[in-house]
Amino acid sequence: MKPPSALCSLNHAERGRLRGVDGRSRFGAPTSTLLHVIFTCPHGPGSQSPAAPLKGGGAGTGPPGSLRAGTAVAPASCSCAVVAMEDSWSERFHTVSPLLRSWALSQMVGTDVFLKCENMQPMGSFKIRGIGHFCQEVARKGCRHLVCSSGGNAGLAAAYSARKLGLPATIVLPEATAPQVVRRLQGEGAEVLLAGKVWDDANLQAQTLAQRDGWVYVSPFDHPLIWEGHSSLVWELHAALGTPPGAVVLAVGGGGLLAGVSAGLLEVGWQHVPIIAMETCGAHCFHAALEAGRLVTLPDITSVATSLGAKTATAQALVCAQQSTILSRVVQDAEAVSAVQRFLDDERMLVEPACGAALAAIYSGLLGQLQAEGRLSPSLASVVVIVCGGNNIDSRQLQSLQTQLGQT
Ligand code: PLV
Repeated sequence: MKPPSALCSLNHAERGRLRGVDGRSRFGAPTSTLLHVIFTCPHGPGSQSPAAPLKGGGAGTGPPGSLRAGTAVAPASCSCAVVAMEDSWSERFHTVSPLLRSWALSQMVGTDVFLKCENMQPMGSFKIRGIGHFCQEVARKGCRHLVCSSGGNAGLAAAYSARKLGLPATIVLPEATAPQVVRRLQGEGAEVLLAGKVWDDANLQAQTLAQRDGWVYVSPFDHPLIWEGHSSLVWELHAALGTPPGAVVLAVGGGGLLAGVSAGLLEVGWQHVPIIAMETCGAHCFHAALEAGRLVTLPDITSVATSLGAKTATAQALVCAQQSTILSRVVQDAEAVSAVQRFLDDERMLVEPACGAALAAIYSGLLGQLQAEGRLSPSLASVVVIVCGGNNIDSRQLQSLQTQLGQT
C-alpha cells in the first residue's frame, strides 16, 4: 500500500455521498475530516477492501455518517483506489443494530416481519442515535454541561454521551421514574433531578437550568440533529434489505423517531413506504394533532407508556405527515402491555410498554385491519418493526402493570 495521497480519486457522486447538502457530512463533520487515507488498491475498479466489506448490512453502504469507522470503498470511477474513511468523531456512539426476521410475527402477518433491534443499542434504545449525534455536535461547539429532560431513555442516552465526551450531565425526569433508571443514570455519572408528574413538568425544569452559562439543553425528541441521527436507522435498513419494505412500524412519543425515519426514507428514496405510527391512548398527542390538523396539547398523560408521554408532539411530526404516508393508530395500554408479554414469550426480549405500542400493531391485528381497509397493500413485501427498546421495565414491573390492567 502506498502512503496517503490526495482526495482527487473521488468522483462527484462519491463526494456527494460523503457530504451533506451544506458541504458537511450528514452528521456534521466537515467532509475533509472524513477522509484520512487514500491508498493504492490491488483489487481493481469498484472493488471493496477485504478488510472492510460493504455488502450484507455493513455500515459501508449507508449514509456518510455510517461510512466512518474505517469503512473502505473503491470508487467505481477510479481504476485502483481504496478510500479508507475515518473522521474526527469516528467513535459514533450508536451501533448498527441487528435486523432479525421474527418467525412468530411473520406467521401472524403472513409475510416477513423484521425486527430492527434498537433495544440492543448502548443504553437500550434508539435514542443514542440522535442524542449521541446532538451531544457530539454541541460538545464540539463548546458546551460545558448537558441538561436533558427525559422519560428515561433519552436521559440515559444523554448521560452515556456526556460520559464519553467527558462532560457533566444533569438529567431531569418525572418523580415517578423507576428506581433502576435513576440508578443506571447515576452509574453513568449523571446528576439526577426528579421534578413533576409527567415529562412536560420535568422539561420546564430542564429548560430553566439550561439558561446557566455553558449549559446546553438536550431535548429528547425535538431537534434537527436528533432527527438526523435517528435517520441512520433507515440507512441501515436500506443496506441490509436492499429492497423497500411494505411498511415500517414505530412508536411515537414526541415524534423524534418518526421525524428521523421519515427523513431517512426520503434520503434513501423510499418515501413511498408507509409508516405505521403507534401511540397509546392517554399519550396520543400525534394522533390528536393529525385529527385536528394542528398541534394539540393533551391535558394530561394517563398512559402507562410513560416514555411516550409528551403532551405535545414536535411540529416536525406534522411536516412528516406531508412528506410520508403515515398511518396513525392508537392502542389501549392493555394491548401494549399484552404485546410486551407476548414478545417476551416469542422472542425472549423484554421491552417497555412504549415499544409494546409498536408491537401491538401486529399482536392486536391492526396491520391486517389496515390491509382489509385498503390502506395497506394486501401483499406486503415485508414489514419492519422498530423495536425501540426501553429501560422502564423489569419482570416485577411487568407483573404489576398486568395486575393494574387486569391481565392476571
Ligand atoms: N422517550 C423519551 C421521551 O419521553 C425519553 O426520554 O425516554 N420508544 C421509547 C422506548 C422511547 O423512550 C421513546 C421516547 C419513544 C419510543 C418515542 O420517541 P419519540 O419521542 O422520538 O417519538 C417523554
